[in-house]
Amino acid sequence: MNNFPAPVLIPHTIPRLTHDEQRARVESFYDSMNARRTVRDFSPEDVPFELIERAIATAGTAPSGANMQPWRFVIVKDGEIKRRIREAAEAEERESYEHRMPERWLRRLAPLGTDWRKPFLEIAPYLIVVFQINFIEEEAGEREPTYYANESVGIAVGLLLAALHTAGLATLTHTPSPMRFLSEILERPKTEKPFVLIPVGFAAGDVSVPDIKRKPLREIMHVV
Ligand code: IYR
Repeated sequence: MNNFPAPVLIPHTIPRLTHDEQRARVESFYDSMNARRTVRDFSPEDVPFELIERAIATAGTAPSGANMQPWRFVIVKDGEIKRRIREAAEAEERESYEHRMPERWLRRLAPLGTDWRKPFLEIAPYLIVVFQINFIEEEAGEREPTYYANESVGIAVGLLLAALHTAGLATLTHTPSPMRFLSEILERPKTEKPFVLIPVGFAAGDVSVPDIKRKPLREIMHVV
């Protein structure tokens, strides 16, 4: 036998909906999520901080391996820090686009119209930099790993994007590569690894997005 703590169980209720209510809700959630698009042109207009905060609280409701909640969301508002992030991201991205990415990758990105220039990193009023906590430090300098951190943080980011979209905000799921510069600029500990960088704001007034399609259900779903 071990002396681990026993689970503490509490009642949990999920309100029972009628079938019609279920259908209506799931359809309206689909319509809302299906209207989300990655946006690359932001308005410099400010966004109420409270919206960002509530969206991060929502992300923090994600399930996680062993409930370790291995995420940290760093909100960047300061113009000078945004400038440094842009400078470092563009230096890496320029190297990637011009030397590191194979042609087949560049061909895949061509319809999206991306390149190494990242003005949105300064224009968007907020950058949310998501870090994945891979280890926690114990007293004696020992490290304990978190579990399924990739999956956990991925789910949290999904909820974050959904919450920001629900609040009427535009987002860009940006993965500058490599991302080490984010740990340095934001002075994060070694236990945290940059996961994704999300500029958030209102879309620019004249924003357009690439004419790309989502896979139909029959291609993404398989019933056995
Ligand atoms: N990180 C680069 C390249 C890039 C890669 C993928 I995969 C994209 O879907 C989009 C861009 C950039 O941010 O431009």
